[in-house]
Amino acid sequence: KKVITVALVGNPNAGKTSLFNIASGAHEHVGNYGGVTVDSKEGRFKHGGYTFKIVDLPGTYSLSAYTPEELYVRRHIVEDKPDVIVNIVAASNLERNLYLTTELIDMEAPVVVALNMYDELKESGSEFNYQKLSKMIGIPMVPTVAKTGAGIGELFDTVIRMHEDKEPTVRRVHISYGNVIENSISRLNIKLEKDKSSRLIFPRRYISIKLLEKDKDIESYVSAVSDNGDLFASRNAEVKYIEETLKEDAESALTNARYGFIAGGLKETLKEKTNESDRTR
Ligand code: GDP
Ligand code: MG
Ligand code: K
Repeated sequence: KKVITVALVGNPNAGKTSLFNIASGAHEHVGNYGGVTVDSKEGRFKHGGYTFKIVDLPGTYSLSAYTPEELYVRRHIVEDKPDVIVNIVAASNLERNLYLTTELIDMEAPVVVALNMYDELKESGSEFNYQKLSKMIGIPMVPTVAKTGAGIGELFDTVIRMHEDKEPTVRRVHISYGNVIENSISRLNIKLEKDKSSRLIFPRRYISIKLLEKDKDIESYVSAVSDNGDLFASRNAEVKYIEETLKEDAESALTNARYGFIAGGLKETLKEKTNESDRTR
């Protein structure tokens, strides 16, 4: 039996539940509601000769360890290991939504981006060469309108190609954090390599990045699996080195580099129509 497990990951209100409902025929509540529960809904449907098992995860802006939702989504990705992650991005708010995508890139997760609310992007008059951005970041992107179902077939066709290793866009790209931080990452990677890497459920590079951000969840994860006693002393020295060299808080430096990566990609691919040129009189 051919099964593909898919996790829906994205910012709140990007359209995850709408996409979940239209793909699986479910009738989960759509729209804004306060009091988020850390919960996921599972649905099933058939498409292109496969049975899809699809999970609607809580909405998150990031995948750091600051909220239970973020931790839940991160743990789902590394522990349940969905075959493909569909990252639902609100095309009407690319800069903010793609931040989460950079974190999925750091996690080296198999991602297809659904450029949802593509109707709103079109209505705004903006021009977006998503094919080019897709090639630049090595992640397939498919325009969708979850409200009507437009693009959903193509989205899951792409998921199938990804699963079958036949999707030509897929390429391993790293976010470049600049020389100073990259050197620190490399030195921490070497420390981590001394550990039994088979025991690590997160990629080494990801652990190094998160250690530099002083991510509490990754710290306790590494403490539990690592027998490398001076790892945290090394991390502290690297953070000190970064902050003295860049004159900036290390965590902010990493965050800014992610936004820089997105801004660089969008600069070459998105032409936003300004309100100014919209005005007719
Ligand atoms: P979630 O928080 O990611 O689960 O997002 P929801 O599925 O609850 O959707 C948030 C809102 O966006 C709802 O009002 C949806 O009807 C609306 N919505 C979802 N997809 C689209 C779309 O492609 N285009 C437009 N215009 N609205 C959408
Ligand atoms: Mg939802
Ligand atoms: K919502």
